Amino acid sequence: MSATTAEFVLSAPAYRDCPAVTLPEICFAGRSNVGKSSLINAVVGRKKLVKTSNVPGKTRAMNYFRIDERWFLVDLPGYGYAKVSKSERDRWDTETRTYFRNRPSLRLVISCVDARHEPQKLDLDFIFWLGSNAIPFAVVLTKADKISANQRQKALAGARRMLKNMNIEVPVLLTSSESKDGIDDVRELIADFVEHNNDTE
Ligand SMILES: Nc1nc2c(ncn2[C@@H]2O[C@H](COP(=O)(O)OP(=O)(O)OP(=O)(O)O)[C@@H](O)[C@H]2O)c(=O)[nH]1
Ligand SMILES: [Mg+2]
Repeated sequence: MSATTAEFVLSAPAYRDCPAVTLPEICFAGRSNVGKSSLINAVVGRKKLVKTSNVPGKTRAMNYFRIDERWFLVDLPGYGYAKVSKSERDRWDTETRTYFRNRPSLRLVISCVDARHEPQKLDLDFIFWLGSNAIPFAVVLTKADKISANQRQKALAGARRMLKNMNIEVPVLLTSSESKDGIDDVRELIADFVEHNNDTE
């Protein structure tokens, strides 16, 4: 089911600007241009809730949306965008890590990885960091419509192998915001995490 209501709440340039902790939240993270914003629009069932673009680095703050009056969806800026200055990237690293470690209502990080490529060093570092810090997350492979069925199986197997090598057990899903494959699975995963760990309620 797509969302019934989805409203923009605020754009937080830093961790201290996040809204008061009231609802469970699910955050989307991944390399710049991996398809986070497109995935969010597909999951929520809105064509333009979140801006998408061919120009990487479009999302520069933590963007909060309230979904069905029930949970917060957070669109994070992509990591690894070369044209953002090193100092700006470092600041973001600090802000987002502070957020991941300290936000009490954070239920799940959706870690997006492009299904067409082996996870890159930045993806591996990020996923390993999430695992080491015991932050609940899932790996969601994006842009599956761009590869063959055979390559999709390879991408899934590769992601599972990577996690096994890191000794991390988390769900892995394959999606396309274009064909909508796997989008219902992401919705179900989110519903599970929103409904079942009720520490903020
Ligand atoms: N074919 C195809 N293209 C996609 C898919 N998802 C995203 N794209 C395209 O990939 C580009 C980047 O998508 P965005 O959703 O803006 O990516 P993002 O991760 O939010 O990027 P930043 O906000 O810059 O970090 C856009 O041109 C999208 O149309 C998909 O599932 N299939
Ligand atoms: Mg984006």
